[in-house]
Amino acid sequence: MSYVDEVIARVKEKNPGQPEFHQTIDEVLESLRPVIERDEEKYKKMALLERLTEPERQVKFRVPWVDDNGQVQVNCGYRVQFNSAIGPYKGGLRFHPSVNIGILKFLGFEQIFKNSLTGLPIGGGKGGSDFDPKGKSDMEVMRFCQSFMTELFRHVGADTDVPAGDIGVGGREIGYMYGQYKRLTNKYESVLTGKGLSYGGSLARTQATGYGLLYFTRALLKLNGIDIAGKTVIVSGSGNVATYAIEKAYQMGAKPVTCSDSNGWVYDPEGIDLEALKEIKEVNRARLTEYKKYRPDSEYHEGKGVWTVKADIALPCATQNELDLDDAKTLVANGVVAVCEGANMPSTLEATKYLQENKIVFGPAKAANAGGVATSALEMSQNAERLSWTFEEVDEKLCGIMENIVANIDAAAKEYGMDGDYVAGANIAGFKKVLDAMEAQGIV
Ligand code: NDP
Ligand code: 2IT
Repeated sequence: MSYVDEVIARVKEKNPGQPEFHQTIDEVLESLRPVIERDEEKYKKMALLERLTEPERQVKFRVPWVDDNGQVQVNCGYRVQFNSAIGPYKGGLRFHPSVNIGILKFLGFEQIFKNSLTGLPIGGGKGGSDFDPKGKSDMEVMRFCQSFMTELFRHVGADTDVPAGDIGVGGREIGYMYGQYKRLTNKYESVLTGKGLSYGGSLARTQATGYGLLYFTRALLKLNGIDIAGKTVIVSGSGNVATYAIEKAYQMGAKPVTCSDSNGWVYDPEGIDLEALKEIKEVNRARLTEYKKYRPDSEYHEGKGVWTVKADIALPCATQNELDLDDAKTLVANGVVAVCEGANMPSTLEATKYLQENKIVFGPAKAANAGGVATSALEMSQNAERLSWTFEEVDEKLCGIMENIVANIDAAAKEYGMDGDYVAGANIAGFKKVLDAMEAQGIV
């Protein structure tokens, strides 16, 4: 058995009941095979892959809080500090009832390579809670966030671990957590990113993941001789990533016609009404059933279905494994030319394989959605120099970073004889810097 196969088998055996973590291990380690096989004996002796797949530290804690009826509620909080070879741990916090250690390990593992691809000095981490912010009052969310940070503050810090947002964690939650961190530590430091503009946040961080996804998609399409202008785009999700992907798609002359939430999806043949979407989701925190009130000619459907709409480009921006093999077959049958992942691991392994076999231009999450964390790192830089850059300055840097990622993953795929396989390209290009840093720092 090869070293890579041995480690894949061992990780699955050691981490039972964590299917999402197994999925990323399968994808990433398979891609790294050609790199590892160039010097297999050395890496095996160093237990390089065993160290890479074992988080440096995992913290799990109780989060008690009091709801508006005076009832005490208890949730679980987590932080997975996966790899700090190239910088302090960096990665989002997810608040969603589905959160468990396996999902956070998948997200943390992906984050190692994503953060490396940005070219900035940030290691990989992820955290969150099974708390569901949906339907909670602002004061309930605040009490939860304060209790969450009352434990988390011991484990994070501007030079140690810098969390940010993810599903269920946006500006409101970051604000409440920042306030509590400051109160507990008496330090005004860059311990979280995605902060509000009045207290150290970066311009363009809100837009960064969605905008970055489109900068990436445009560059990847260009590399393949395709112009994004005039293309029809299907988007899933209606949160932070989806909203600003839709905004930037319009700015590039493309037409986004769908969005979704966990209850249903919208098809608006005239193009999604961005202002309506923002009002429904960002202001009213409501459901997409409201969309028809703004656009009577649009369609609302219960359940899942965005991928059945005929279009040129598909951008999954909701959650993991939302695009399966059947969806991939529908996309190919409908003539889609590209799929670029705004969410983390939204395509199943089978779907990814099918899309690649059918010559769809496929931009994997850890490259395509790296604009969010890249801009978080730019927020850290601004905080460190106690200055704020203009929107244009940050946006220009973001665009440059995404174009650079496209060039690097393309070059890595070519170097290993896998031209056009951007999954392999992203995993290899992300891994190399981490490998170099881990080797240099000895057995830690
Ligand atoms: P938000 O919480 O802002 O939005 C999430 C969206 O996805 C909502 O529309 C939500 O619907 C939908 N969704 C969430 N879970 C499910 C589910 N199980 N089934 C169907 N729909 C679901 O999160 P973000 O936009 O920030 O995150 C979206 C994705 O992008 C995630 O995979 C995240 O990890 C990834 N990402 C986020 C970055 C960021 O900077 N925010 C950076 C890089 C990646 P509903 O409201 O009904 O739950
Ligand atoms: O998945 C991700 O890259 C994020 N949720 C953003 C992380 C960050 O630190 O900005």
